[in-house]
Formats: sequence, C-alpha cells, structure tokens
Amino acid sequence: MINNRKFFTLDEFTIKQLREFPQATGELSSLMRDIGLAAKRVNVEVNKAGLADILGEAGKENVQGEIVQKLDEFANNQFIGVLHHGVNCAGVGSEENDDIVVFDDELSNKSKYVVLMDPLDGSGNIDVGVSIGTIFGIYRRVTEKGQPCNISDFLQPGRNQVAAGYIVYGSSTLLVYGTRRGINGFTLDPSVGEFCLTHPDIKCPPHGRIYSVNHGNFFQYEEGVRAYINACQKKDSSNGGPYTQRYIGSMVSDVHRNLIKGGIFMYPGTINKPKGKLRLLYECNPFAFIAEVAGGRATDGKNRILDVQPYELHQRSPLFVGSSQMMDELESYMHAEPAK
Ligand code: AHM
Repeated sequence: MINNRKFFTLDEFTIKQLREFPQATGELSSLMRDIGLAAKRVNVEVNKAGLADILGEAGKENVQGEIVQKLDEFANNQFIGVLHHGVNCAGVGSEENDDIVVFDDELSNKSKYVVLMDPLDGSGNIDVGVSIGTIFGIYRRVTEKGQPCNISDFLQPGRNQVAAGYIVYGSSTLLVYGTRRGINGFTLDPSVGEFCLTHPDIKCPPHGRIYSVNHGNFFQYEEGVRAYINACQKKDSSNGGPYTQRYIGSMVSDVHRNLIKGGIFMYPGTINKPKGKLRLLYECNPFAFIAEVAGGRATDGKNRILDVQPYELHQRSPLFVGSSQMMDELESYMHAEPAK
C-alpha cells in the first residue's frame, strides 16, 4: 500500500524525537500527547460554542477578580483531568485555581514534571467568535520524586522550563510547542482528529513590521514606551516604518502571528497597574521561552523575563516580546535619557 501522507502526526513526531535520545524516558513525550488530547477536547467545545450551553459567564470570579466564563472552567477541567489521568505530571498551577493542584497519588507522585497553564487565554473573546488559546510551561520538579509536589516546584524562573507551548483555537487549530532544541507547530486535521506537523523548526524573523499593543492605554504607559509607539507610526525607510498595528486582544494569537511574521507584542505596566495584566508564570514565561528558542527576545522592560525569580503563583509582569531587532529598538527608547 502506498502511503501518501506528507505530515508527521504529533505522536509520530514525539516518538521520532524520543528515538534520537536513547537516554530519554518518554515522559515528556507522553505529557505532550496528553496536552494534545486535552486540546482536541477543548477545541470541540470551542467550535460549537454558539450551539451548546457553553457560552457566557459561569457566575463567579477567579482569584484575580476576573469573571470566569463557562468555557474557562471547561478547559481547566479538561486539562487537569487529562494530565492527572496521564500520570506524567505531579501537579498543575492554573490561572483558574487559587492554589496549585497536587495530584497526590502513588503514580503521579513518581512523575518528574509539573505544568503551569492558562487553560483558556483571551476569554473575553469567547462570545464573539475570535481566536482564543491555551498556554503552558513544563518544569522538572525540584522536590524529590515519590512525594507530593509543592509550591517550590512551580515558583521556578522561566529559564528552567523544559518545554513550553500554546494552542490557538482559530481559523484552524494549531499546537505549537518547543524544547531547547527547537519550536514546532502542528495543525489539527479535523478529518482524522490528529495534530500534524505543518510548521517545522519555527524561527522568528529578526525584524518585522507589526507592533501589537493596547493603544487605549497609551497615556498611561511610561515615557519610553510612548516614544517607541510614536516611532512605530513614523515613516522611517531605515527600518521599514511606519509599522502596522495589529491587536486582537488574545495574546496567544497576537504573539503567534508576530512570531511567524516578525513583530513585537507589548503589554506594558500602566500608571494604575505598574505590573500590567499578564501573569508571569503561565502567560509570560512560556512565550518568553518560545520566543528565545526561535531567535527572538522577551523582557519586562528591565529584565529578561526568563531570569525573573517568581514569588507567587499568580504574579503579574509587564511583557515585551518579539523579533530581536525590534526589541533592540524598543530598548533604545525605554533606556534613553529622559528629554530635558
Ligand atoms: P485573560 O486571561 O482574561 O483572557 O486576559 C489575558 C488577555 C491576553 O490574551 C490579551 O493580550 C490581554 O488580555 C488583552 O488585554 P487588554 O484588553 O487589557 O488589552
């Protein structure tokens, strides 16, 4: 029989990678397959969001005072359920749970990984059919295997991530994940229900023409950020300006587009919220990891995101992430001496 398939499935890809590393135990590959399974289940619900009783608010707020959507809850339960059942994960830290979820049973306690995740990012866009996503970062636990994991396993700097990724539930459903060896993107083929390798070895172009920021907050940003945004709008043949402004309001989609096409995504601190809105552990760190492996950069305006030592599960951080030369441009404005 002739096999005309052009694409590796996610399973085939992870098995192939595993064979290249005879010392690997296969736990990370299994964990990725679990995440792929949960993503498919969430995708089914996202696609029928207008048909089933899954739209709208769940009638409560999360630990950060934000309104929980029914789909937020569904996605959280799916990812936690699949990760627990898969026994490759000792526990989860999620945007939707006040505290870490410890899978305290004999098999899970033997797992070496913990997962930090935002199960449904951009949930303000659910009700209007705009792309939303899932973000995750995977860490090797620092506590001893055989015991339940604890908060110290989760409060690790982002540079300790073993792997990170995201899923875009958009015009197609895409799972992008990477280890230090490279970033790969898989598109869900709905006819067979498999993620297929469509974006091998993703590299972020060093320069692009897209900047993404919430312009509504412009006057609340610090001077250097405002100066850079002004510069993005000016004609400048040396860097291809003026740039194009694109801001969906789902960071998964915004950062994914800029990663592929080249660009910069910014969620700066504001006067009222100096740490901005995004969460360090499960929004900023995974994207910072992916951007760096792909050749880009990510900072909080002062420090490399991956070097920030976390002190709490839900802490927020400003985020600037994207093409390396655009990050250099941004920094030349942010670190300039204030005009006298
Ligand atoms: P969420 O976790 O409530 O979905 O919020 C995170 C989202 C990001 O995806 C997006 O970049 C940002 O919020 C948009 O916020 P704003 O509307 O303030 O620009």
